[in-house]
Order: sequence, then structure tokens, then C-alpha cells
Amino acid sequence: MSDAGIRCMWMRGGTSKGGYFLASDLPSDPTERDTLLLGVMGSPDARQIDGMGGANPLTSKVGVVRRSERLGVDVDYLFLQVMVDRAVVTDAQNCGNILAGVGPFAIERGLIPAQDGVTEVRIFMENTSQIATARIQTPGGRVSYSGDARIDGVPGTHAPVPVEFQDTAGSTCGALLPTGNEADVIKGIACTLIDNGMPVVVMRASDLGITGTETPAELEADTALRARLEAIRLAAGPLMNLGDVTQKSVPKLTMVSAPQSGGILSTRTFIPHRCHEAIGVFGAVSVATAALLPGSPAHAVAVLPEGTEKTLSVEHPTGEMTVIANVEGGTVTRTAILRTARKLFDGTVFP
Ligand code: NQM
Repeated sequence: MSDAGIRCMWMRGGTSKGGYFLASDLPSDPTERDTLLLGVMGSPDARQIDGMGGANPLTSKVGVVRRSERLGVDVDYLFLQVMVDRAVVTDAQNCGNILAGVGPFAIERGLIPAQDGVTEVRIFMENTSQIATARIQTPGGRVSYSGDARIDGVPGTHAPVPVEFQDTAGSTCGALLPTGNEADVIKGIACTLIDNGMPVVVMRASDLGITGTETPAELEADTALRARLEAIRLAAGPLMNLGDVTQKSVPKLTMVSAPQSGGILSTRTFIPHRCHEAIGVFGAVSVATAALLPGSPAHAVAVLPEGTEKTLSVEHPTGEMTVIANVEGGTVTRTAILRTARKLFDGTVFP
């Protein structure tokens, strides 16, 4: 524990929560920075009792933001996953939920001027070298967090934060389908190894002996299933150009089944050792993209709409996430999602 505090804002971004820092408020040396962030969160400790983390990967997240020097970009955003029970901080994945708080944070910290009404923020995502455009409600030139938008997994309604992505294919794996195949077989299970913003292994729930309607707690209690999933993940890592993924939070593992409530399919996702109560943003974009591939095990269970602009509702344990996808010649060229974000605390954190 250090007596020197660091300026920090705690925010909910989508269905995740974490600390947002200006890059200039953190040590520039990554090792020093990561040691400090472990102290902020209270890791490694299953309860994170000596820190701000919420004892779950979804509440042990960090956004590092700086003014961008790139042409046509407002801010650069680096996502860091602080592991809960390991002394590991990883930048090997992006996070589209924490992304939802980046625009409001950047405006609040004076990195970019707010318009009267809506402020468009172009964000360079350092983890994947890709760009997102978020539209932030700024009536009277101030960020507003209240509004009528509702997302599953978050109680109440808040200001809408629509976010648009282009060219997210191959964000981390170098190609949408890093093996070149719509389906591969790993440990006897048909898998689509895909990356449309997040590396994900997509499998049919029934192939793993589950229905796909179990609760996250039931799935986490299934030690045989978890061991099987981890064996598949470790084998998938090198095939997805991710190398040895033992200490990485990617790839994610999504088990799909037929839709239960009007969506395109139902999902249960391990991220990768805890079961998500919902699904990640880029995780949903990647799974929805897999569903569109005729050779994918996801396609076999999916109910898909016609047309070039598709509304793809991805069901998850606490509701659904809608991905709007533009499809041209069988390729997903643009996606958009709706999130909300909320400032929870602004002050000084003691690592
Ligand atoms: O996939 C969880 C989350 C995420 C990541 C995870 C995310 C995304 O729900 O873009 O948002 O998969 O680790 O925040």
C-alpha cells in the first residue's frame, strides 16, 4: 500500500465496472503501472478485500485514456484486465463495455470539448488498433448520464451510448477466421475459432452435454465441463495465433443453443474461467458473426433475419444484446451496439 494517491474515476461501462485513469496520471513503465493497478484492485485475492475490485473479472477492469495524436481520432483507450486471483494484468483483450465509459470520462477530464446536445467521440482502441465511434449525451455542453435507455444486465434506465465499429475482423488473431476454416474440431468438439473484435471459440452447447439454458452458477459448478473447456481453450490459443494462452483472458468460450425468446441464438460464455452473467460486447459481435457463417456450429442453431442490415439479438443469461450488423457479400462490414455508462465516483485512489 502506498500513501501517494492517484486521480481516478470509477464508472460502470455497460455491464462492467472499473477504474478510469488518464495515462498521464499513471507510471509510464508498464511493470510499475501494473503493480500499482494490482494494488488498486486488491489482487491477487479471490475477495479483493484490500482493494476496489468487486471479486469478479467484470468488476476488475481498467481504462487508460489519453488525448490522441492520430488524425481524425479524439482519444486513445487502453483496456487492462486485472485478474482477480492471480497477480496478472493483461492487455491481450479489448473490452467494449468499459469502452462505453471512455467518451464521458474524456469529456469530464477536459480531453475533448463537449457540444451542446450530442458529442461524437472517435476512440482508438490500443489493444486492437481499431476505431470506435461513441455518441455521448451532452445537453448544455455537460455529460448527462440519465435517460431512457435500458440494457439487459443493468437495472434502471440511463443515457444512451450508441457505439459503432468498422473493420473489427481479426482484431487480435490477424484474421476473422485465423485457421481459415468456418469450423474446426478440437478435442472432438466442432468449434468456430473467430475474431470479430474478440477471439472466441464458438461451440454447440449440446455437443458439450449441456442444454445451454443452465444458469452461470450451475455451469461454474460443473468442474468436468470447466476442465473440458479449458483443454479446448489451451489447444485453440496457438491455432488462433494467440500463442500460449495459459495466463491470458482470451480466447473466450461461448456455447450456443437455439433461441429461447425471439433472438438469433442463446449463449453461455466463459471469460474464460468465470461464466459471464451476460456476454461481452465484442464477444457478442463475434458470436453473431459466427452465426452468419453456413459452416459454423452456431449457424445450425441460429434463427437469422434476411436483409443487408441485420438486427441480431444475442440472448444471454440475463437478457439479450442487440448487434446491428451490415452485411455485404457475406461479409460483416460494420456493427453497432447500444450501451449505457454511469459515473460512480471521482477522486483519489490509494494503491
Ligand atoms: O467482449 C467480458 C465484458 C467483457 C468484455 C469479457 C467485453 C467485450 O462484458 O467487448 O465487453 O469477455 O471479458 O465487459
